[in-house]
Order: sequence, then structure tokens, then C-alpha cells
Amino acid sequence: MAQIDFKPTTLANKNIAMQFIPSIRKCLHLICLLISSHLIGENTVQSSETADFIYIETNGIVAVEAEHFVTQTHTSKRKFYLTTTETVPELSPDGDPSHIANASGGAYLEVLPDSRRNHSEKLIKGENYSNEPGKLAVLSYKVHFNTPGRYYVWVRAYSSGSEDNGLHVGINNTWPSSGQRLQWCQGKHQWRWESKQRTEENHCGEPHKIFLDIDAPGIHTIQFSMREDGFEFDKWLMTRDKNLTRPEDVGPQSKFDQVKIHDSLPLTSSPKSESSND
Ligand SMILES: [Ca+2]
Ligand SMILES: [Ca+2]
Ligand SMILES: [Ca+2]
Repeated sequence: MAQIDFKPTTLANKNIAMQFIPSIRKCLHLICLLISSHLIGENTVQSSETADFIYIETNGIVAVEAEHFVTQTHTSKRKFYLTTTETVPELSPDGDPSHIANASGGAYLEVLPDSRRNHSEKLIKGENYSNEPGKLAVLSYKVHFNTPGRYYVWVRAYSSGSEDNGLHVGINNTWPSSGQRLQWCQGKHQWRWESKQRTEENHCGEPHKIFLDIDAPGIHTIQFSMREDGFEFDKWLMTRDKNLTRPEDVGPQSKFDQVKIHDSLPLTSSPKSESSND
């Protein structure tokens, strides 16, 4: 039987090998590019997976779908993932099924993976928990405010336990104390609007303490960041009314004047019909 010699001992074999070196270099360059673009994507997730929206405040209120964020940053440890009727994020651990039923706009976000789903699972600061705002999974939204002043922030969330019910809110890359530790205790296993701040005195949160001050009319960046992983985020609103009655439904209608929608993002109604250009 014939023997095959793999050793590149001859000059001809060396020449053949030399011809492949530029191709190998090109391949390595492409691999480096792919790895670097992946790493950049980990830390600055642009709007390509959702859409670009500028929402509008009118008559002292603005309501925004959580899934309509413009950018997401600080995603190396945890990230908000989109759930729709067609799409469910394939990350584990998660711990529960989709809660798309009754979600406003047919979509919501969830911070995954959820590695701390109950009190007995290990708390890792900076990974599955951050009492410091602006550090993990930071979502940014654009809102055109017509009316300056103090706005109370409400969020519609779905909490299943005691370790998926914390969030922070900030504005223009600042994280005031009045935006820290949004908390849900009542209304488990359902979508629920809440506006309460977790305090030393009351771990279930106190009303009227979550607010942002709009100093001047114009476009501002409203931001949310993770406090606990597994947080499920449907919609948020800001209102001048300190004593707003907690909505039992999907809440006020959204108004926006600029939109670029990604194909995968569902909209339950036409942007034009909701636009406040009128
Ligand atoms: Ca979950
Ligand atoms: Ca959790
Ligand atoms: Ca939603």
C-alpha cells in the first residue's frame, strides 16, 4: 500500500506554504475584526435591535414603551432583552415563561440572565445586583418636554418574587437620589404600575419619592438601569401630577413625533395616529 509523506521537506512544499501566508494573514485580520466588533457591541448596543423614537410630553404627561429605547449600554454582565409574541430571549437562567399577555405594545424587556431568583441564591454586586445606578444595563430614551418642572416617574413591571423588583431612573447621564431604588412589593405575577422608592424605613417603598426635575424645555435623555436581574419592564410614564391614580391597565397613550421602526418590533397602533403633530 502506498505511503503518504506529510513532511514539507522539499523547496516546492515550502513555496506552496509561502503562497498561503497572505491568505492566513487576511483570515486572522478578519477574525480580529469580528472579535473586536463583538466586544464593542457588548458594551454599546445601539438602536438597531429596536427603533429610534422621540416621545413628546404634553399636558404634563409622557408615556413610553420600555422596548422603544434608543441605546443600551453597560451590557457586559447583564442586558435587557426583548420579548414579543414571536420572540423570546434564549438565555438561562431565566426562571419563568413569557409574560407577553397584557404587555403594552405587544412587547417588553427583561434583564437576563437572572442568576438570583430568590433570597437563597448568591448576591453578586455588580453582576446580578447593583444598588448603584447607571452601572448595569443602562437604557436611554429621548423625550421632548414642553413643560419644565417636577415629574413623578411610574413604571409598569412584572415581578414574580423578591429579587426581580428593583430598578433605577436617571436623566441626562445623572442619577439623582430621587431616581434610585424603584420598588415593587404588591401585585405579584401580573403587570403593575408603581412609583415607590425603597427606603431604610420601608423596604416595600414609599410613594411620591421617585421623581425627576426638568429644568428647561427641549429634548432630554431619560435613563433606566438595573438594580436586580430578572426585572421585567413594559412601559414607563412621567407626570406632573403628584397624586396620579395608579393605572390598572396599560396606562396613558404614547405620543411621539419621530420614529424609525425596526422590522421585528411590533406596534399595536400606527405611529401617525398617536403622533402629537396635531
Ligand atoms: Ca425571568
Ligand atoms: Ca434576580
Ligand atoms: Ca411594552
